[in-house]
Amino acid sequence: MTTRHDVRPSRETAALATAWLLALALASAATAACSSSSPAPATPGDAASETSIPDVGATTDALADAADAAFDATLADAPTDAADARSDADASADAADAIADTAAAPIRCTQAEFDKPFDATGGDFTAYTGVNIVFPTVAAPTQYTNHCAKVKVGTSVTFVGSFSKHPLQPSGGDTPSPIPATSTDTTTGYAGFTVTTPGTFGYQCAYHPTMMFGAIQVVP
Ligand SMILES: [Cu+2]
Repeated sequence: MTTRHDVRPSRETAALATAWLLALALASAATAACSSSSPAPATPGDAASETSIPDVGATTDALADAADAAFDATLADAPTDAADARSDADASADAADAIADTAAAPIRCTQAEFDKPFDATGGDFTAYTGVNIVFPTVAAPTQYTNHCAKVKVGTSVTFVGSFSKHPLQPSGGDTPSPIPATSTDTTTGYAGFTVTTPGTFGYQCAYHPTMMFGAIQVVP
């Protein structure tokens, strides 16, 4: 019994010692683990580099995006914009040219033609309150009748024909022109207006300007 009593404490002691040894072993193992990881600053270093890698990636992405944007702006958009600007400039230039062409277009009637006693080609209509200028209702071009006409202010001038086949447009002379640009046919088939301002106003067919042209000279 005594031995049992003697053994028991010793067994308990041994158990305690074992527990302590285990605890020490665990502690030393933990210390070893800590000391083995601490000399390699890889963990904090890796953590730092891992956080910096996504940053680099993000920076790279941002740079790539910026480069793409720059590429788009420089190589893709810039020529397009330039082309757009050029076409816009062309449009403006065309419009300006058209105006300049209209303004610079010669009046293809001589003063002698305006002054002569009127006939089918025109002449002096100043004794009349109206004059008709007739042109084809078919597609084939023919010169306007009375295409060089001198009239007084207040005279009514009437174009009669197919404006869809022979679009009327002002061409040269003083501005603003009383001659209305007309390219559609009306039920009445004519375009009439009353001249109110002295001047010489040219016109032509937009389709056949070398064959169908004329001018109205308006005198006070
Ligand atoms: Cu015509």
